[in-house]
Amino acid sequence: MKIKTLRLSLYLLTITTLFFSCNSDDDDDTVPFVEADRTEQQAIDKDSLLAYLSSHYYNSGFFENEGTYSYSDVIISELPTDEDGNYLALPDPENNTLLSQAVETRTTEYLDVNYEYYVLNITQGEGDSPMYTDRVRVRYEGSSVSDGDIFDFRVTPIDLYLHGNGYDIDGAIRAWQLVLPTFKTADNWDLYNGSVDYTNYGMGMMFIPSGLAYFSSSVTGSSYDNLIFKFDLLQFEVVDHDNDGIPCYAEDIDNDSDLYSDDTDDNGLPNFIDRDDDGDDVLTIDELIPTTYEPYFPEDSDGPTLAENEFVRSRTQNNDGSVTLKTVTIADSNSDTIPDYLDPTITINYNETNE
Ligand SMILES: [Ca+2]
Ligand SMILES: [Ca+2]
Ligand SMILES: [Ca+2]
Ligand SMILES: [Ca+2]
Repeated sequence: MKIKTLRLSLYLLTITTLFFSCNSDDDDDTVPFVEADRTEQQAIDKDSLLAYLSSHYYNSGFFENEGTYSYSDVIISELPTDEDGNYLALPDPENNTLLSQAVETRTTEYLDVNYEYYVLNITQGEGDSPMYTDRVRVRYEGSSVSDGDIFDFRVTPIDLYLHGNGYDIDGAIRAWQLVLPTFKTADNWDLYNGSVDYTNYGMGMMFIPSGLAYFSSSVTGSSYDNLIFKFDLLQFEVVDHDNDGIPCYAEDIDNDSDLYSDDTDDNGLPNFIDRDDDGDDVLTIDELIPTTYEPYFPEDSDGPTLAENEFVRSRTQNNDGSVTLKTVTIADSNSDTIPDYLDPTITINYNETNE
C-alpha cells in the first residue's frame, strides 16, 4: 500500500508540469498561463498548412522503382515564382507531385477540438502496426512549416514511447500516436557489420497543426509551430507501463484512445499505471492465468498461437537457441463478462493457486 501511495503522489506532482497535463480531465489548483484558444489556433494552422501543401511538391518519381528508400530520400521543394512572387506551374510533372495532390487528409477530435492533419504515405511497410501506446524504433526528421528549419533528426534508429506513463517516461506528441499506428514496420532485418539492415519498412511524412504537436510550448523554437515529420518506422514493441500483464492498449477499456479516462477503481490512478485495477487488493498480474509454453525453435516454428485475451509476458531465449514463451490470459471466473482483474468481487490469485 505504501508503494501505491508514493506512486499516486508522484503522478499528481508530475501531471501538473508535463505537457500532457492537458490530457487530465480534472482541473487542478494551479492557474495556467493564458494560451491560445485551440479552436481559433486550429483555423489559423489549417490555413497555413493548406497554403504550404499547395505551394510545395516532392520528388515522387524517385520512388517509382523497386528499392529500399529512406525518409531522407524525400525532397520537398517550393514551386518556382515569377518576379511578382506568384507561384508558377509545377516543374517536371513526370517526376514531381504537388503535396496537396499527394497527401491524405485525416481528421481527429483532440481536447474537444476538431483537427485536420495530412499524411503522405510513400511506403506502407510489410511488417506489423504498433498501437498508439507502444514503443517504436524510428528514424526521422522534424522541421517547421513556417521557416523549413530542421529542429530534430535521427539518422540512426531511436526507440520512442508513443505514450508516456505520466511521471518518468515522456510520450510522443498526439500526431505521432495517430499516424505511426497507420504504418507498418519492417518485415525483416539482418545484421551487417554491426549495424542492422531493415527491409520493407513503412516510410512517410506528416504535416501537422500545432494542436497535435507542441501547441504553446516552444520545444521547436517557437510556439504554435506547424510541423513536418519524415519518418521510417522500423520496429515496435508492446508497452505495459505498470507491468501488470495487461498491455497499455488493452487498458483503454472504453477504446477512446485516451488512457487517462479509464480508472476502474476510481482511485485517481488510471488503469494503465495501476497494478491493482479493481482495487480488491489482489494485484492484476495475480488475477490473470499464467501459462508457460514448451520451448520452440524460431527457425522451425512461429511459436504457439495465442488466444485473443492472452498476452505475452516474456519471451526468453534459451542456451540451445530455443525460445520459452510465458503468457497471461484474462480470466472471467464467474462469466459475467467482467474480467476478474476488473471485478472487485472476485479475488482469485492464480499465481498462488498454481504454485
Ligand atoms: Ca498494464
Ligand atoms: Ca485505478
Ligand atoms: Ca493496470
Ligand atoms: Ca478482482
